[in-house]
This record gives sequence, C-alpha cells and structure tokens, in this order.
Amino acid sequence: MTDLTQSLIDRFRVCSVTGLKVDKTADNLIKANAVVAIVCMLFGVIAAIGLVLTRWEAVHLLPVGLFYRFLTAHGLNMLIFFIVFFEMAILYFAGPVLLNSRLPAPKLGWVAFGLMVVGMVVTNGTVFTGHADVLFTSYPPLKAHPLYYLGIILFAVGALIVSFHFIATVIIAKKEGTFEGSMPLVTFGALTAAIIAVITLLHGALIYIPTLLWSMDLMPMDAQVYRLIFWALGHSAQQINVAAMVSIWYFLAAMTVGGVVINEKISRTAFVLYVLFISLASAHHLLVDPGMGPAWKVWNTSYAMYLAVLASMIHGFTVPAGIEMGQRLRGFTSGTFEWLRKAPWGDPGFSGMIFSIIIFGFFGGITGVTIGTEQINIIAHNTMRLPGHFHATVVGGTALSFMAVTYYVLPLIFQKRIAFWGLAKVQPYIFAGGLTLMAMSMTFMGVFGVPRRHWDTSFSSGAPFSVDFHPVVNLLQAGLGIGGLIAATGVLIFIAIAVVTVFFGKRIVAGDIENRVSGLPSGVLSLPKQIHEGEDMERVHLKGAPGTMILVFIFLACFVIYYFANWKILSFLWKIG
Ligand code: HEM
Ligand SMILES: [Cu+2]
Repeated sequence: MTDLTQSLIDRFRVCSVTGLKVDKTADNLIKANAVVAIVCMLFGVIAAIGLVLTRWEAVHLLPVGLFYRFLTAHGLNMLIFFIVFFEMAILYFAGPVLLNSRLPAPKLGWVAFGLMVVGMVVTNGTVFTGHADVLFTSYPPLKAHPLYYLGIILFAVGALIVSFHFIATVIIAKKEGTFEGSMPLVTFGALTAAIIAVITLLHGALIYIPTLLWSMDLMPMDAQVYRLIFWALGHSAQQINVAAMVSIWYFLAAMTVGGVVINEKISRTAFVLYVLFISLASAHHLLVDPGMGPAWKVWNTSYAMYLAVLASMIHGFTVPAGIEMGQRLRGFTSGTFEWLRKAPWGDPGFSGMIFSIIIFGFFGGITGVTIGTEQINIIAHNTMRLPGHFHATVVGGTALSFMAVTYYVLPLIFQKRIAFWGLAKVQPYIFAGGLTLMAMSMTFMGVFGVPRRHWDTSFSSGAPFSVDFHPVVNLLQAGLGIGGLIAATGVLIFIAIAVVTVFFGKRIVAGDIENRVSGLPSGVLSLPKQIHEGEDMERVHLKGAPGTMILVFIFLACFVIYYFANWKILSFLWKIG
C-alpha cells in the first residue's frame, strides 16, 4: 500500500448506508457542533420553563428581574447558539459529506469552532451573572457589559469562517470532480444558506462592533439606526434558518420515503429568491418605527417581502408533492391519501419533518404574512402575536426539523443506535402538539392585546394603571402554560435521547441492518429507491399529486380567512364615520 492510499484511508471512512466517503475531520466537526448545540438547547429550555410558568399568571413564578434574565438567556441560547451551532453541523454535512469531498482546511474548522465556543461562553457568562439583561435584541439604550458584545462578535467571526469554509468545499469538490452532474439540491440549499449567512454576519459586524464601542463609552449610538441594522442581521438570520430547514425537508423526504424533486429548476430558483429578497423583508421589524416613511415600509414589506414568501410557498408545495410522488412510486396509489396514511409515521425523522412542514406553513407562514403587512402590523406589534408567530416558524418549523434530522444524524454520523427508541418515536408528536397549543395560545392572547416581553400583564404589582383584558385571556394563559410545558418535555426527551445515544449508545455493527434491530429509523433500515430522472419520473409526473393539491387549497382557504379577518379587526379600530 502506498503512503497516499494510506493517508486517504486515514482521512476518510465509508458510510455503510449511503456508500458516501466521509472526511473524518468533517465527521468530528459535525459531532462537536451538534453536541454544543444541544447543550445550548438545554440552557434555552430550562429558561423556557421559567418563562412559561411566569407568563401563566396563575403561577407567575419568577420575580421581575429574573424573568428578564431568563428571557435574555432563552432567546440567545435558542435562537442564536443552539440554531447556529446546529447549522454549522449541517454545513459540514451538506458540504464535504454529501459531496464526497475532503474538507479543505481541517485546522481552520477547529479554529472556527473554538472561536464560537469561546464567544458563546463569554456572552452566556455575562448573561448568567446578571451583566446583560438586555434581551437577545439588545436594543440601545439598554446596555450590557462590553464582554457581551465581544462574545457575540467572536461567535459571529467563527460562523463566518465556517460559511466561507463551506463555500470553499463546494468549489474544491467541483474542481476535483468528487460528485457527478450538478450539485445535490440539499447542498444547493445549504449553499444559499451559507451565502445568506455571509450577508447576515457582515451586517452583524456592522452593528455589533459600533455597539461594543458604545458600551465602552467610546462613541454614541442612535436607537433607530441600531434597529435598522440589527434587523438586517436579525431577520436575515431567520432566512438562514428557513433555507437550512427546507434543505432538511428535501433530505428527509428522500431518506424516509424516496421523495422526488419534481422540478430541480423551480426548487433551485426558489432558494435563489431567498438570497435576493430577504434583506428587504427585514423592514417588517420597523413597521411602527418613526424613522422610516410609509412608502419605504409598504414597498419593502408588501411587495418585496412577498417574493421571499413565494419561495417558501414553492417549497411548501414541492416538498409534500415530492413525498406524495415518492410514496406513489412505492405502490401507495389507491385513493387520494393512501400515500399519507401509509407513510412511516413511526419514524421520528418522517413525522418530525411532516409536522415541521405543517406548523411552519400553516401557523408560521399565515401569521407571518398577516402581521408583516404594513397596515395590520399596528394591531400586532409587540403583542404576544409575535412570539406566537415565531415559535411556529423557528421552533415548530426549524427546531423541529433539526430534531427530526438528528434521528438520521445519530445512526449515519455517530453510527449509534438511537437510545429510548420507543420514546423517540413519539417525541415529535409530544413536541409538535405542545408547541402548537402554546403558539396558538400566544397568538390569540396577542389578538386580545396582551403584550409580549411583559412580566406582569395583570398589573397587580403596584402599576399606576391597569388594563382589563377579556376573561378568555386567562384560559389562553393556561393554554400557553400547559402547551409550553408539554413542548418543553418534548425538548427534554429529545435532549435525553441525543445525549444518551451519543455517549452511551450501542454502536451499529455488521448485521444490525439485516436483523432490523431497534433504534434505527426506517430510511436507515432500508433506504428507499432514489429517483431523479428516467421512466419512473415520467410515470409519476403523469399521475400528478392530487392529495397535495387538496392540502394546498385548504391552506389557501385558511390564509384568506385569517388575512381578511385581520383587516376586519383593523377596521374596528377606525372609529370614524
Ligand atoms: C419548549 C420550547 C419553548 C418554549 C416553551 C418557549 C417559550 C417561550 C416563552 C414563554 C417566551 C416569552 C414570550 C414573551 O413573554 O414575550 C419565549 C420567548 C422567545 N423564544 Fe421561546 N420557547 C421555546 C423554544 C424556543 C426555541 C427553540 C427558540 C428558537 C429557536 C425560541 C425563541 C424564542 C425567542 C427569540 C423569544 C423572544 C425573546 C425576547 O423577547 O427577547 N424559543 N419563548
Ligand atoms: Cu423578520
């Protein structure tokens, strides 16, 4: 054996399920990022329990100071640290692994990881020691200890390096011809996520470096300028989450039921729409701000934003349609919905993906477009409708898709059988059910005017005035409380499964797959046939996706009703005439 082949053997392992060649450093970086992501998720969910039990006024657990500290810790650890560490793992998976390629600069990968971990620890340190009760948006004039901003900057620099590293991997893989034809759609989606990440993180530098200087009293800071640039970071970051989530949908659809991509060009174009229009959509965070004029607001949110929404609607159709077609090719052709009834509902990778699509599309999408409308925003701004909306998008959508894909990452990357398999099968149901109850309760509390980020909406702590909310709000608070606790239980189960699997799980050995041992999801036990072109694809196009078409029209009906109901509510406020 030559030295060269030996070094190749040292560098790669071969995946026994997919046959892909896996760069060992990429493998380890996926593991490291995923583990840290889950630790941050644990911080986030502990804080969430405190928040839920406080917003449920019948319990009202935390004192005022701790409430805002927990709110900061929760938003930061969930939306920034958990999500972004997990996304780094996705980039290492969608790049080197799916492209069969080497990681161009393994050491740089570890440097970036180190920067991110240090940043995360430093920022969390200031939060947990009470030096940064500024919520994750850190709007001036609220001021945190300079280390808070420094930690975020270090974290962002690390994430920026990973994004560039991913782009470099794609270029090198192309040059070295490690994959045939055009790059896989999942990688393409991840590439758009990486490009948006670069744009986002540069905006992050643009705002956090001045804010760091301001916190050290070295320069002034204008609150409106801060909000404008912060949301170029804050909103675009959500688009990274969406692009990553949609890539996972395509991946899991293929792995679980042999989902087909009905039209590569359309799906790719939809991803590109995200890159082109997403920064403009950030304007929806400034709709009641005095600094910007109505023309700017209406143009950015009511016109340009819809082009990004269009992209999500395209994926929201092509993914379920691809699943339906995949199932029909596997023989589930009778009636309109046999494909859905006979789907692998016991595979948490599948059920998690489906719930992610439904919660994101129905609850997240519909509420988002509605409250993002310039005129309607005035009745939604800073009410509980906001956390209602984004818990549907980023939690029910993105975080749930991340959990679902973990059930494939554990066997494929960590090469372990999933622990507590019986629990794993029901985990997506528990989480999705609790979360839906919580997010709907939040949304309707908001409709009744209950503010978000508010410790005492009963105004019983000596406030100079009081507001009487409709009595149904008490019921909705219980919905928030109970739904939130169920969702938190779902997260804790997920964390327990992931941690026990990673550190104590049984390693997959030869024969496990043939013997169909427990702890392996359906797509790992037998990977469905992957269809990209040819006769099969033609056959399926002739049949179409009648079930998905029905679901699409149900969706549109809900959309229209909710949207117009909101214009109606708005008209009640207009007491002229
Ligand atoms: C079991 C899961 C979760 C529960 C029970 C939960 C619950 C809550 C509650 C009660 C609030 C406070 C709402 C308010 O008073 O305004 C909140 C805020 C928030 N949550 Fe969650 N959450 C969960 C998961 C997540 C996840 C996974 C993410 C992100 C990926 C997330 C992101 C946020 C953000 C960004 C805020 C706003 C923080 C702020 O206003 O500064 N949550 N959550
Ligand atoms: Cu936004």
